[in-house]
Amino acid sequence: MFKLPALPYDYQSLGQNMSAETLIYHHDKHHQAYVDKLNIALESSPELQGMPLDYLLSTGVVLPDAAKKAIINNGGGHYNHSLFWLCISPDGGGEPSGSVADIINNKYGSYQNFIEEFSSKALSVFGSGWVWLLPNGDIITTSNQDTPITLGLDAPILCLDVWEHA
Ligand code: MN3
Repeated sequence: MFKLPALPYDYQSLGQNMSAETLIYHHDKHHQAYVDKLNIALESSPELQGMPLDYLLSTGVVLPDAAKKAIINNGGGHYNHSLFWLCISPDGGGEPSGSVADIINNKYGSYQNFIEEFSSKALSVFGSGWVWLLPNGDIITTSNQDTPITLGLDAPILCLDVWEHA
């Protein structure tokens, strides 16, 4: 059974950037629903239940036709949100260092250029989806809960959950 990961910070700790109400809704309700629906989708496939999530969603696993869409959509929702909670933090902000800084500077020349490119790609998402930074420096977007690893790409290192305001 897949489980909702605990948030690595308090619901109140993001202050003005994200309210406790939004975090509770997004984590406890929205992300939990993906986990619950993923577990339901795997009920008739015991051989898939113990797989690591990133392997389950990779191109290396043949999923049963009847449950494939539900596994990819809800497994993607679980994978994407699990990474997203790690991409925001009360102690975050500022420029990255180490290997992430190298990836960004090699590809975009500066952190500022990267931010502009990442923001512009995020704004290009129609409806809801995600924007990703991949280990090769590419910035890509996906729709709904599609995830880079299901497309055969390497595991992303940064993501942003994008949705349209009504
Ligand atoms: Mn979301």
